[in-house]
Amino acid sequence: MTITITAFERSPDGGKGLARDTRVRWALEEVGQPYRVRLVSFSAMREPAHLALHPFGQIPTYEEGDLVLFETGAIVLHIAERHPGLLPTDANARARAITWMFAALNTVEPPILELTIAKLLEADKPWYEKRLPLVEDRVRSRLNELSARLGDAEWLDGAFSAGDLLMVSVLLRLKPSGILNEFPNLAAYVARGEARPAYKRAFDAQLAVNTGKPPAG
Ligand SMILES: N[C@@H](CCC(=O)N[C@@H](CS)C(=O)NCC(=O)O)C(=O)O
Repeated sequence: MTITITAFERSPDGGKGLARDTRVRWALEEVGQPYRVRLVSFSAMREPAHLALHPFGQIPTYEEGDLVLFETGAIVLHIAERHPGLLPTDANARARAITWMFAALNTVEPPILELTIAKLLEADKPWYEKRLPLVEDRVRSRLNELSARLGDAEWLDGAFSAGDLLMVSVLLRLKPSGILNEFPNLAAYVARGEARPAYKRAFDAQLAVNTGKPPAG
Protein backbone atom coordinates (compact mmCIF):
# COMPACT_ATOMS: atom_id res chain seq x y z
CA MET A 1 0.00 0.00 0.00
CA THR A 2 1.35 3.43 -0.88
CA ILE A 3 2.55 5.53 1.99
CA THR A 4 2.24 9.30 1.65
CA ILE A 5 3.62 11.79 4.12
CA THR A 6 3.38 15.56 4.14
CA ALA A 7 6.30 17.95 4.47
CA PHE A 8 6.89 21.69 4.21
CA GLU A 9 6.97 23.02 0.68
CA ARG A 10 9.71 25.30 2.00
CA SER A 11 11.09 24.40 5.43
CA PRO A 12 11.87 27.32 7.76
CA ASP A 13 15.27 25.70 8.43
CA GLY A 14 16.14 25.74 4.72
CA GLY A 15 16.82 21.98 4.67
CA LYS A 16 18.86 21.42 7.85
CA GLY A 17 16.69 18.38 8.51
CA LEU A 18 15.01 19.75 11.62
CA ALA A 19 11.47 19.68 10.25
CA ARG A 20 9.79 16.61 11.66
CA ASP A 21 9.15 14.91 8.34
CA THR A 22 12.87 13.96 8.50
CA ARG A 23 12.33 11.54 11.40
CA VAL A 24 9.45 9.87 9.56
CA ARG A 25 11.49 9.64 6.36
CA TRP A 26 14.33 8.17 8.45
CA ALA A 27 12.06 5.50 9.98
CA LEU A 28 10.74 4.56 6.53
CA GLU A 29 14.28 4.39 5.17
CA GLU A 30 15.42 2.18 8.07
CA VAL A 31 12.70 -0.38 7.33
CA GLY A 32 13.02 -0.07 3.55
CA GLN A 33 9.52 1.21 2.83
CA PRO A 34 9.08 3.47 -0.19
CA TYR A 35 6.97 6.58 0.35
CA ARG A 36 5.61 9.59 -1.44
CA VAL A 37 5.73 13.13 -0.16
CA ARG A 38 3.04 15.75 -0.59
CA LEU A 39 4.49 19.19 -0.04
CA VAL A 40 2.29 21.74 1.68
CA SER A 41 2.56 25.49 2.07
CA PHE A 42 1.84 27.23 5.37
CA SER A 43 -1.48 28.47 3.98
CA ALA A 44 -2.45 24.99 2.74
CA MET A 45 -1.76 23.64 6.25
CA ARG A 46 -4.65 25.80 7.50
CA GLU A 47 -7.06 24.59 4.81
CA PRO A 48 -9.84 22.11 5.64
CA ALA A 49 -8.25 19.42 3.46
CA HIS A 50 -5.08 19.40 5.58
CA LEU A 51 -6.92 19.94 8.87
CA ALA A 52 -8.89 16.78 8.11
CA LEU A 53 -5.56 14.92 8.23
CA HIS A 54 -3.98 16.90 11.05
CA PRO A 55 -6.24 18.62 13.58
CA PHE A 56 -3.47 21.06 14.55
CA GLY A 57 -2.59 22.02 10.98
CA GLN A 58 0.99 20.76 11.19
CA ILE A 59 3.33 18.45 9.32
CA PRO A 60 4.07 15.61 9.02
CA THR A 61 1.02 13.49 8.38
CA TYR A 62 1.05 9.86 7.30
CA GLU A 63 -1.46 8.20 4.96
CA GLU A 64 -1.55 4.51 4.16
CA GLY A 65 -4.78 3.28 2.59
CA ASP A 66 -7.61 4.29 4.93
CA LEU A 67 -5.24 5.05 7.76
CA VAL A 68 -4.33 8.65 8.54
CA LEU A 69 -1.91 9.45 11.33
CA PHE A 70 -0.33 12.57 12.78
CA GLU A 71 2.23 13.01 15.61
CA THR A 72 5.68 11.73 14.77
CA GLY A 73 5.80 9.48 17.83
CA ALA A 74 2.66 7.66 16.71
CA ILE A 75 3.84 7.53 13.11
CA VAL A 76 7.29 6.14 13.94
CA LEU A 77 5.73 3.60 16.33
CA HIS A 78 3.29 2.51 13.64
CA ILE A 79 6.13 2.02 11.15
CA ALA A 80 8.26 0.20 13.73
CA GLU A 81 5.45 -2.13 14.72
CA ARG A 82 4.64 -3.14 11.16
CA HIS A 83 8.11 -3.63 9.76
CA PRO A 84 11.16 -5.31 11.27
CA GLY A 85 14.22 -3.26 12.06
CA LEU A 86 13.22 -0.62 14.57
CA LEU A 87 11.94 -2.57 17.58
CA PRO A 88 13.40 -5.68 19.24
CA THR A 89 11.37 -8.90 19.10
CA ASP A 90 11.84 -9.67 22.81
CA ALA A 91 8.75 -8.23 24.54
CA ASN A 92 10.59 -6.53 27.40
CA ALA A 93 13.29 -5.06 25.16
CA ARG A 94 10.51 -3.80 22.86
CA ALA A 95 8.72 -2.12 25.77
CA ARG A 96 11.98 -0.46 26.81
CA ALA A 97 12.63 0.80 23.27
CA ILE A 98 9.12 2.31 23.25
CA THR A 99 9.88 3.87 26.62
CA TRP A 100 12.86 5.64 25.03
CA MET A 101 10.58 6.91 22.26
CA PHE A 102 8.37 8.52 24.89
CA ALA A 103 11.38 9.80 26.81
CA ALA A 104 12.71 11.49 23.67
CA LEU A 105 9.43 13.24 22.93
CA ASN A 106 8.07 13.89 26.42
CA THR A 107 11.14 14.47 28.55
CA VAL A 108 14.04 15.54 26.34
CA GLU A 109 12.36 17.40 23.48
CA PRO A 110 10.34 19.94 25.56
CA PRO A 111 13.29 21.85 27.10
CA ILE A 112 15.11 21.75 23.74
CA LEU A 113 12.08 23.24 22.02
CA GLU A 114 11.80 25.86 24.73
CA LEU A 115 15.36 26.91 23.93
CA THR A 116 14.64 27.03 20.20
CA ILE A 117 11.51 29.10 20.77
CA ALA A 118 13.31 31.48 23.12
CA LYS A 119 16.00 32.13 20.51
CA LEU A 120 13.54 32.45 17.63
CA LEU A 121 10.76 34.46 19.20
CA GLU A 122 12.02 36.11 22.35
CA ALA A 123 15.41 37.57 21.43
CA ASP A 124 13.96 41.10 21.28
CA LYS A 125 12.37 40.93 24.74
CA PRO A 126 13.99 42.94 27.56
CA TRP A 127 14.19 39.82 29.75
CA TYR A 128 15.71 37.57 27.05
CA GLU A 129 19.35 37.77 28.17
CA LYS A 130 18.38 37.03 31.76
CA ARG A 131 16.12 34.12 30.91
CA LEU A 132 18.30 32.40 28.30
CA PRO A 133 20.83 30.88 30.77
CA LEU A 134 17.94 29.42 32.77
CA VAL A 135 16.47 27.78 29.68
CA GLU A 136 19.93 26.52 28.63
CA ASP A 137 20.51 25.06 32.07
CA ARG A 138 17.23 23.14 31.91
CA VAL A 139 18.50 21.57 28.67
CA ARG A 140 21.89 20.83 30.28
CA SER A 141 20.21 19.18 33.19
CA ARG A 142 18.37 16.72 30.94
CA LEU A 143 21.46 16.08 28.82
CA ASN A 144 23.49 15.42 31.92
CA GLU A 145 21.06 12.70 32.95
CA LEU A 146 20.84 11.25 29.46
CA SER A 147 24.61 11.31 29.11
CA ALA A 148 25.02 9.45 32.41
CA ARG A 149 22.60 6.76 31.27
CA LEU A 150 24.14 6.35 27.81
CA GLY A 151 27.67 6.16 29.21
CA ASP A 152 29.92 4.63 26.57
CA ALA A 153 27.18 2.49 25.02
CA GLU A 154 26.55 2.80 21.32
CA TRP A 155 22.75 3.06 21.62
CA LEU A 156 20.35 3.57 24.51
CA ASP A 157 19.35 -0.05 25.05
CA GLY A 158 21.16 -2.66 22.99
CA ALA A 159 20.71 -2.45 19.23
CA PHE A 160 19.63 0.74 17.44
CA SER A 161 15.86 1.19 17.82
CA ALA A 162 13.03 3.63 17.20
CA GLY A 163 13.93 5.04 20.62
CA ASP A 164 17.36 6.03 19.31
CA LEU A 165 15.88 7.32 16.08
CA LEU A 166 13.66 9.76 17.99
CA MET A 167 16.29 10.64 20.59
CA VAL A 168 18.89 11.48 17.94
CA SER A 169 16.26 13.46 15.99
CA VAL A 170 15.44 15.49 19.08
CA LEU A 171 19.10 16.12 20.00
CA LEU A 172 20.01 17.23 16.48
CA ARG A 173 18.16 20.50 17.10
CA LEU A 174 20.84 21.39 19.66
CA LYS A 175 23.80 21.23 17.33
CA PRO A 176 23.99 24.96 16.53
CA SER A 177 23.79 25.91 20.24
CA GLY A 178 27.08 24.19 21.11
CA ILE A 179 25.43 22.61 24.16
CA LEU A 180 25.54 19.15 22.63
CA ASN A 181 29.33 19.31 22.42
CA GLU A 182 29.50 19.82 26.18
CA PHE A 183 28.51 16.13 26.35
CA PRO A 184 30.99 14.26 24.14
CA ASN A 185 29.22 10.90 24.45
CA LEU A 186 25.92 12.47 23.32
CA ALA A 187 27.63 14.32 20.47
CA ALA A 188 29.17 11.00 19.36
CA TYR A 189 25.77 9.27 19.73
CA VAL A 190 24.14 11.87 17.48
CA ALA A 191 26.99 11.52 14.97
CA ARG A 192 26.43 7.73 14.92
CA GLY A 193 22.77 8.35 14.11
CA GLU A 194 23.64 10.82 11.36
CA ALA A 195 26.12 8.31 9.89
CA ARG A 196 23.43 5.69 9.32
CA PRO A 197 22.76 5.28 5.59
CA ALA A 198 18.99 5.49 6.21
CA TYR A 199 19.40 8.83 7.98
CA LYS A 200 21.55 10.14 5.14
CA ARG A 201 18.92 9.17 2.57
CA ALA A 202 16.20 10.85 4.63
CA PHE A 203 18.30 13.97 5.11
CA ASP A 204 19.23 14.20 1.44
CA ALA A 205 15.61 13.77 0.37
CA GLN A 206 14.37 16.64 2.54
CA LEU A 207 17.35 18.77 1.51
CA ALA A 208 16.52 18.21 -2.15
CA VAL A 209 13.04 19.63 -1.54
CA ASN A 210 14.54 22.74 -0.06
CA THR A 211 17.32 23.29 -2.58
CA GLY A 212 15.34 22.16 -5.61
CA LYS A 213 18.21 19.82 -6.52
CA PRO A 214 17.70 16.03 -6.69
CA PRO A 215 19.49 14.00 -3.99
CA ALA A 216 23.06 13.00 -4.92
CA GLY A 217 23.69 9.38 -5.94
N1 LIG B 1 4.25 16.96 18.22
C1 LIG B 1 4.14 17.07 16.79
C2 LIG B 1 4.76 18.42 16.40
C3 LIG B 1 4.54 18.72 14.93
C4 LIG B 1 5.15 20.06 14.57
O1 LIG B 1 5.45 20.91 15.45
N2 LIG B 1 5.36 20.29 13.26
C5 LIG B 1 5.93 21.52 12.80
C6 LIG B 1 6.98 21.25 11.75
S1 LIG B 1 8.36 20.39 12.42
C7 LIG B 1 4.86 22.36 12.15
O2 LIG B 1 4.04 21.87 11.40
N3 LIG B 1 4.92 23.67 12.41
C8 LIG B 1 4.01 24.61 11.81
C9 LIG B 1 2.89 24.97 12.72
O3 LIG B 1 2.83 24.47 13.86
O4 LIG B 1 2.07 25.78 12.27
C10 LIG B 1 4.84 15.90 16.09
O5 LIG B 1 5.78 15.34 16.67
O6 LIG B 1 4.44 15.52 14.98
